[in-house]
This record gives sequence, structure tokens and C-alpha cells, in this order.
Amino acid sequence: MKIDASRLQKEIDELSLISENPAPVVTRVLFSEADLAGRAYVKKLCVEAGLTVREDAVGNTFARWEGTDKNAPAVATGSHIDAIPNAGKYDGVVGVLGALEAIRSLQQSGFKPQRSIELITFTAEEPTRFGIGCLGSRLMAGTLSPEKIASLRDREGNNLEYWRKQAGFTKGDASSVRLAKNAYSNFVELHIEQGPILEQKNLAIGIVEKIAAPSSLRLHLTGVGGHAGAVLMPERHDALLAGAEIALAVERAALTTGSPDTVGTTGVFRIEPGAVNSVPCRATLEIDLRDTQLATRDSALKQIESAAADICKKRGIGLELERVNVDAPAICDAKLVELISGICAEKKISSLKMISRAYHDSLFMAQICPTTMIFIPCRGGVSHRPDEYSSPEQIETGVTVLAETLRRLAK
Ligand code: HGY
Ligand code: MN
Ligand code: MN
Repeated sequence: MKIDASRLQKEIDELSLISENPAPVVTRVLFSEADLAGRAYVKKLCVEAGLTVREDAVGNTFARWEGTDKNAPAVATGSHIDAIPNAGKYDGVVGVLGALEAIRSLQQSGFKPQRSIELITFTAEEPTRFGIGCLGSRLMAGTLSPEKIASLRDREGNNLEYWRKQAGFTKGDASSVRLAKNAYSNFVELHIEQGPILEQKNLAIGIVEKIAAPSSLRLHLTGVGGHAGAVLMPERHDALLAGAEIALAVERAALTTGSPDTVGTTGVFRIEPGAVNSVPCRATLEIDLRDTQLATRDSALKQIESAAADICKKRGIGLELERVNVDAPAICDAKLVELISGICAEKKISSLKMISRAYHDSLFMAQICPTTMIFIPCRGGVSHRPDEYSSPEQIETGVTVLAETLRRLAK
């Protein structure tokens, strides 16, 4: 089975140019022009590979290589091509274009799958548009209530229905996306590690046993605005300063759990009116908090919520706090992990069983079928930055392991 690494690299490079920003910056936010053009690019390659392509009501895209046993649950693989602002060109993309290359190499080897093999490109793995990550796979797993779906809003107040229509997905509705439990026999996602461990240990492949528990909060702070020269300090209710104290409380909560795996980030901090001579009257914070242990994550979350309430009370600031998502960690399928570990050993490819600190669509596919992930190293562990990088050789090794995994699962 021969992987065409140069064709794959060319496709990764071409897709990276479909972006809201000039190279090397990649940005493809849900249903933006760039996202829609990126989807069209991938669909074209899938059709050229002879796969049957369909999209569901929120744009999850399924490219299927029909197996001889049409009724057997298919083997699924895939990832995402949406990208946060100021991102790189490998996050998600390696798991979509790399999976396509794995399928093409199996086709060229003359392999005939018994189970169909389905390549999924998930809608909105990134949280940029609505603040919630893995929107497409959450809906496939049926984990969002109709009320939660209807409550989703972007910064301009547009809901999912608005964006679905904008993108041309007028058929069905978001709750029709849910998959039957036995839709797939397995799901395997190829992804860059987004961490430094494989590179530091000079290992070629990571096999994911567990995906850390993600959560995110959105806080609206309402203070009192006014003239920067006229309002004396004791009378102020400055929304920015309350937000600043809360952001420091997030850092403190993450640093004092006793677990090195607790990470807290205030990734969004917007203030109004944003004029140098006007006391900030409103602030919006979006906070990302994770840990590999659920209990530790939950205790840090509670600590942040009570700190926010105390700070706002002390400063006379109105607080509206929303738990956007609070998810359990995912445990990957032990048999799948062993299968891939065996493949690496047979092929004399170094590998390590590990935890994923980043979340992925696999977090929700694990609720649908036995799931695991194959990691490849990324330079300096860097991700969500334009200098994100994995070499063609590292990508080829990941695709080789994925192709052999798919071959054995589809036999
Ligand atoms: O944030 C994450 O963990 C993923 O890269 N969206
Ligand atoms: Mn990402
Ligand atoms: Mn990703």
C-alpha cells in the first residue's frame, strides 16, 4: 500500500490557501465564505476518489466507500476543516485529507472493503461562531437539547437556523442529525498531537486512550459607564476591572487544584464602549477550563463561578453567567487502542498510548461507537497558530497507520 505523500501535501497546501486571512494564517469559521469554499474543495476530492458524498442538515459531510456488505455498520474516520482565527493548516485537516489519502491508497492496493468506510468532515469542531465546540458531532451524538440548539447565538445575535440557511442547508433541522447507535462499528480520527510529548520523546505515533474533559463559560458583566474625567474612582462600577479580576481568578483556580492537568483560559474578553475616555460599562468573557479528571475540573469550575459572583458583588457589577458546555472526558476503546499499537509494532513504528488535552469530535463519536485517535507529532507542540507544522514524513506515517487500521476494521 503506497501513500502518495506529495499529492497529500499539495492538497494540504491548497486547502490552507482557502482562508479568511492571507497565508500563512488560516481562518475558516463555521459557514464563512472560506469554510464553504473549503468544504467544496474537500467534497470535490472525495467525488474524484469515487466516494458517495452526502451532507446532513447542519453540513456534517459523509464521503462513503461502499463495502460489499451494505448492511454492516460502516467504519468511520475523519475530522474537521474549520479553523479558529489566526490558526495553522494542519489542525483537523490532517484527519480529513489524510483519511482521504488512506482510502485512496487502499483503493489503489486493490483492497475491497466488506464494511463500508466513511470519511466524515464534521461541522464546527471549533467553538468560534457559537462559543461551543464540536457542534456537528454533539448533534450526531444527540447530546444537545432542542432548547440548547435554539439558544445558540453568534456575536451579532444570529442563531443556527440563520447560518444553516446562509450556507444552503435548508432541508431537515438540527435535531434530525442524530445518528442511530449502531451507525458505525468504529471511529478512528487522525490528528496532530497539539502538544510536545511525541516530539520530545522522539516518537512517531500517539494512540489516544482518553480525551480530557472540556468546559466553557460565557459571562456578561454590566457596570456603569461614564466620563473618564468626571467619574471619581470611589463611584465607579468598571466592568473591565471586574472582568480582569475574574480572568485572574480563572488562572488562580487552574493553578491551585493540585493537578498539573488543569488548564484555564479567558480566551475572549470584549469590552464596551471601548473608548479611551469612557469607563467600560459592559464586558463579555468566554472562559475555557479543562482537566483530564472530571472531579478536578468540576471543583475548579465551581471555584471560578463563586469568585465571579463575589467579585461582581464587591464591585456592584451585574453578572449573567452561562455554562456553554460542561463535558465528561471520553474513554477510548481499549481493543482499538491495542489494534493500533499492534500495527505500529509490526511496522516498527514507535508509538505511545496517551491522553489528548485538546478536545476533538472523537469526544462525541465515543458516545456513538468504539473510538480512538492516532496522533502525529507537531513541531514544538505548537497549534492554533500559523506556525503549526508537521512534516510530510510524519503525516505519511500517520496515514500509513490509519490506512492499515481501516483495512483491518473494514475486512
Ligand atoms: O480547543 C480544542 O481543544 C480543539 O482544538 N478545538
Ligand atoms: Mn483546534
Ligand atoms: Mn482539531
